Amino acid sequence: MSEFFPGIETIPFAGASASDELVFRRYDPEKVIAGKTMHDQLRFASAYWHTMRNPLADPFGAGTAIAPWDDGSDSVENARVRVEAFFEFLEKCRIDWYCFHDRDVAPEGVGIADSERILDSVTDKLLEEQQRTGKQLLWGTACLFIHPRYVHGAATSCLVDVYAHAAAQVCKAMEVTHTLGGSGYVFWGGREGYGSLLNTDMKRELDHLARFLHLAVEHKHRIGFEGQFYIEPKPKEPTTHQYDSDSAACLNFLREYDLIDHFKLNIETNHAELAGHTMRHELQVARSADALGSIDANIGTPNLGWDTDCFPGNLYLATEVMLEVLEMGGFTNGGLNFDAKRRRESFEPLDLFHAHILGMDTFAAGLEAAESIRTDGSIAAFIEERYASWDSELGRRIESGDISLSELREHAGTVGEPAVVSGRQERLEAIFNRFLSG
Ligand code: XLS
Ligand code: NI
Ligand code: NI
Repeated sequence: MSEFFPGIETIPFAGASASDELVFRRYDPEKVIAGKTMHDQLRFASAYWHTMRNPLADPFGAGTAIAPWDDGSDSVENARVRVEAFFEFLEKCRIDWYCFHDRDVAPEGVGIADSERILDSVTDKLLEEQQRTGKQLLWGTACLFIHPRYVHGAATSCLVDVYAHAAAQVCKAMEVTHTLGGSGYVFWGGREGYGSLLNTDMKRELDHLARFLHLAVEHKHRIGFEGQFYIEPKPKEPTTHQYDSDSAACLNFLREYDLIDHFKLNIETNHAELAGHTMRHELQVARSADALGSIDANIGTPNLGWDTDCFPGNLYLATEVMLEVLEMGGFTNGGLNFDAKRRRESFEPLDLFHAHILGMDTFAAGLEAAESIRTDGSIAAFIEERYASWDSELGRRIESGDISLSELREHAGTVGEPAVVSGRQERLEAIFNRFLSG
């Protein structure tokens, strides 16, 4: 087999003081943090669509990415060669999981049967490479947004035959994910939203989307796929308003349509930012509902307001993310998928390594910082103390539903004006900062 990344060796862990560039300074896969190895806590995945298929174009300029293994054609042979290049990358970068859309790995054919045949041929190659290397599929998904037929959406299209096409694609993508032993399957509502309410029946579209997801759950049971289903919230881009706008909206939708037992959320940092929330907020909303499943680990460009999918190099943010992950007891089926692309200026194959190393070292450092914050315990102790009045008899009665509004009025009449205390936010920020290190 040919070598696709010549001159690049498997990235070693070399420690913080290393002078080499292509090394991990913080990610030591075997190091045990909070009862598990870093490898198992972080469960890093690479996104096929970015690593292998993103040409690094922007609205004003052509793609710049150099990919010597890719002949630029839509041939099945080229698609299979890309798989080999991808697995060599995973091996050298020591990433053990990956994620893909059906159309990233295999080109669409002429009609459903032809497309499925092509996908099968690439799936064989993926399976072969998984078996050769031991790499695993974190999640699969169907691309229901690039083809022009999805211009009005897929499961929310105004056209019933488009809905059927989307169903065909999800059916097959789910089966392929199952064949590859995937741990999960993601539904990101690519164009499930609207551009204008002047031409949209919102209620009808949402009903159709819910029915679509119920059909997917039925199909999952039919084929015996036991992976986790995820919804990935995003508020806008490409549509003006995406229905799955944030964690709270997704949870509400899942509850309203009786889907809550079948889905968790796959939360992406850049999407949280677009929704006007912090990532930690989105994670905590999901975790509180026992629905935090997986993470698309990227980051936006500050002040830009687009889904720029940068590699995550923000240590503060990574620490916040890992605090939430540790708080839920770690990942089960999920992981940290780098749904991230290099900047257009970072177009060499070597930059794929630099980009992933950045993300992996950042999250390794975030994991260590989060664990230190938890071990130190002073922030958690502060929060507990802040709510201590709720541990009283009165608090217990309210929390257990054992008191009426008028009884509370009576109580208020006897205690006088309550003394309030400081929230100490700045002190807590300073404590948090003590645990950060480059
Ligand atoms: C796009 C989404 C997409 C999903 C997978 O913004 O992040 O990449 O993760 O369909
Ligand atoms: Ni994503
Ligand atoms: Ni995204």
